[in-house]
Amino acid sequence: MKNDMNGANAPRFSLKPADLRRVSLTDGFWAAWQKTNREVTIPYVLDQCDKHDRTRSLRLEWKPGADWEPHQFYDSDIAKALEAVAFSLQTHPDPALEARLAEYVSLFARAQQSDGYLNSYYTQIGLDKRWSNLRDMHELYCAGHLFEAAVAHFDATGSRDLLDVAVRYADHIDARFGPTDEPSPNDGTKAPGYPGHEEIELALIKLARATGEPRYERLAAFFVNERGSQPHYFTAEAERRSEPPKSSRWVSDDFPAPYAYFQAHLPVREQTAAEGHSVRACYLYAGMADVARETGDAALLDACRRLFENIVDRRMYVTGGVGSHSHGERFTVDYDLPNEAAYAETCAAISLVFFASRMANIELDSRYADVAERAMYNGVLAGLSLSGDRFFYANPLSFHPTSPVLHHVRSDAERQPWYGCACCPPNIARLVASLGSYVYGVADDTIAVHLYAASTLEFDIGGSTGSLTQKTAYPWDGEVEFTVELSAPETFTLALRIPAWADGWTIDGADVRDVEKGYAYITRRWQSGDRVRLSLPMAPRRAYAHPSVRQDGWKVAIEYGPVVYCLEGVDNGADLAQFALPADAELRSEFRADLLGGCTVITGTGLRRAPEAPADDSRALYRPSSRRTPTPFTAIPYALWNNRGSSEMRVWLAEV
Ligand code: FUB
Ligand code: ZN
Repeated sequence: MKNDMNGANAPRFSLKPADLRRVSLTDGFWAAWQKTNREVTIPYVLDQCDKHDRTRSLRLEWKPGADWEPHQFYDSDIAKALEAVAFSLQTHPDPALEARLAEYVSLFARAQQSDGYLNSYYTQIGLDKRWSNLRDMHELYCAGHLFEAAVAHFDATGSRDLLDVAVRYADHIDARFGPTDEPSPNDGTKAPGYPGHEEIELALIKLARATGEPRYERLAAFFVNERGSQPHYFTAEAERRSEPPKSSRWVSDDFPAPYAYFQAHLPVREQTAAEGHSVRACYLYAGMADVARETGDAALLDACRRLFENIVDRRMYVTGGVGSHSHGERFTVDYDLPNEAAYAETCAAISLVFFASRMANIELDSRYADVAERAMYNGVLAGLSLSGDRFFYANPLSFHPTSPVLHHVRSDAERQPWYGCACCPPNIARLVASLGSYVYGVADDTIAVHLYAASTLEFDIGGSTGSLTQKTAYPWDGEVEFTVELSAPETFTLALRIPAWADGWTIDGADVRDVEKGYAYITRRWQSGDRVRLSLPMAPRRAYAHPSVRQDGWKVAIEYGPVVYCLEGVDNGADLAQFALPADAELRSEFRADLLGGCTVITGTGLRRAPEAPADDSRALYRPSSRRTPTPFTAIPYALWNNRGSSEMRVWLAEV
């Protein structure tokens, strides 16, 4: 039954993300990343899946005693990579990639059991153990990634080959899990289980939309709503395994409450803070937003708003990274954002993009797209090398090659070719390949532009077809020119996001009817050739953390448009801890075509504490005075650090 969405909690809008097939990123910043993604990252990730046992696991080649072992979420790495391929094919046909995709699709089809079950780990180590540990074993998570890949594959090719596999598996899951008063063909009634690693919720919503099957939406809502209820499913299933009901296999404590690691410490509507494993958390919140939107569940949407605010106001790095602690890859407490020991997993920033973008389309409030954009340009992109084949898992905001922190957290001195736990590489590949769908939100009479990127959107509105083209060099330049082409004049609204940092923005070429919640609304009868020009003043800015963030006390970060900057040793020498930025130092921006693929750098003059000690004792660890000397500096976009070898790096700089 649909809930009542009227009243204070109701969303003001509900747009859909643009159909990826109808958005082309034409040139500029994201088009360049997409090109590298298609040509390097995606084939590379597939090769790595082949090389590192994912593919042979999916081929069900493992035998007891073999010198390799299947892993519980190997299938998800391939599924995410396939989704990336399918997204890429939606905008850039490529027969070689298409052939490769077809091969993996047939592997999934062949690995599927006659009852629809599909998980190469359990199929090889023993089907009798399947579904016995939803808390730890990722079966529903892998299923979710498969469903997402299947929908993207269907959209890319029109073939139902993978979609039918997904449907059979979803039916298998739907027959097994759900309200206990519903009959199950398996063993009487359904089990009230839900995943330890969320992801399937948002995937089921995609599957429901692609197939028109309402059971999948109901199952997604069930997984969301059952989470954290008593008696606790994870405790009950641990008892069935004759194991003590410890709250997690992954973390050694129960912080801040049993099952918080899995966001299952409370029913989701009662949760007020983002807790536990950050990727799981934001995938869950994205799924909650989807369910709220599809079912009109106002209380659920309200929980999404609360959790979003908790993250963004208290638990998010300036880079859009989340999950500050390596132990449990998780959120800790409000305002705890260590820089050198930051975890900020690439997948976590990606999951925040998923959550924030869904909220942006539901509410059309720039707060959401501002966060999605912050995460994309900084916390996500830092995970990928310019070359497209090296990856960061953790994304610290301060790095020193000799720091022992490196050994305690999953930080690396350089981006790595692959990881044993390789969730991030295929995740970033699928996000970059699908960026077009995040740029625009569409409704019957409205086109919202959430992100600025040189691109063209094709759309149908009223009885007309049309296109909206953005010409821009964003994020290095804030001028964006929109051109509308239409088969016949039509009245509709163009809603342009005004980022919170864009003081002094202007729009020329059209009357702005209204500016509400950070979107400028232009409603008029449009006709071919209409042009609108948006100017977002771009200048280097200083950013300061909330005074409760003790790690950033008396520190300043530099931003330019949506881009967060850092100082890197390669430009600024060693001992960046001795560098300070005077509060009144002029910050200059300069586009450098020759640097890091072309980017804007910020330059100026700071102060450096000279390392010399008083002449009488140069070895003194502590000394009565220090010397400060003016020193020029160059700051580069944080996401581009570590592309010229490994050297020190800092986002937050001392301010004097
Ligand atoms: O557990 C699956 C994935 O591996 C998670 O999303 C990542 O945080 C990593 O732990
Ligand atoms: Zn990851």
